[in-house]
Amino acid sequence: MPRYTPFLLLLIVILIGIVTPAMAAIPDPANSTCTLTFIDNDACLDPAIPVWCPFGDMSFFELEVEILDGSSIPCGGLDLRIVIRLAGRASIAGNDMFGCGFDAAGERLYNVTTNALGQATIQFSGGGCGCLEIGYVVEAAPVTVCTGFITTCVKSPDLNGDGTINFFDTFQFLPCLGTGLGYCCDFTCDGAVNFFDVFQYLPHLSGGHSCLGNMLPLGTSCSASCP
Ligand SMILES: [Ca+2]
Ligand SMILES: [Ca+2]
Repeated sequence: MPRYTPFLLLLIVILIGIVTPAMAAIPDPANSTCTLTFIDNDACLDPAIPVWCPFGDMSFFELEVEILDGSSIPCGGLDLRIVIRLAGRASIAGNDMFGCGFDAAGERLYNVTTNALGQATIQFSGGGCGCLEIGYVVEAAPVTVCTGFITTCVKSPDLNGDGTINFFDTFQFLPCLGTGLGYCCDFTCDGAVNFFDVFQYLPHLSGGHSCLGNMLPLGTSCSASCP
């Protein structure tokens, strides 16, 4: 056996160590969680109804994911592909629902990387008053980590759901204020439309709040559950 053989073997071991990529953690859907919720940042007394603004300064939706492998070890540094699909049905005929950053098909793609704890969070907002359908798919190719679908009611100072708060919305708000009634204009969700709702509406109007995005396709799963 030549003298240099041990050194040659050592060199081979080192080289294998260099050229072999670290084994990527494989996500285990059974151990991973995806939680769709909304961050409540509005004056609506009904905790189940988000009031959202295209500018994102009222309530907004959030999808939190935590990716673990089969041994419940966090999959950190994992590239995720998250697709959110929205559809809606406006409460008032002729109005729309709007998704900020969403395309005309109601889709928005997020490419994110998990942190050391295997966690990642994405957020979105929009406009319009009515029923909103939210579907999501979280993938760490080739694994589909989770999917989900909910429907919820939303309200917005963007009353007509075109992604901007301007006089078109004021034209819809003023009649509510005159009668003191109107589900969509009742931003405080106390059953009446009065100056408390004006206080909620005006900052978004004066700020000309808006976002880039698209009106959402008509939802097929939205029942008449939202007024
Ligand atoms: Ca509007
Ligand atoms: Ca009110």
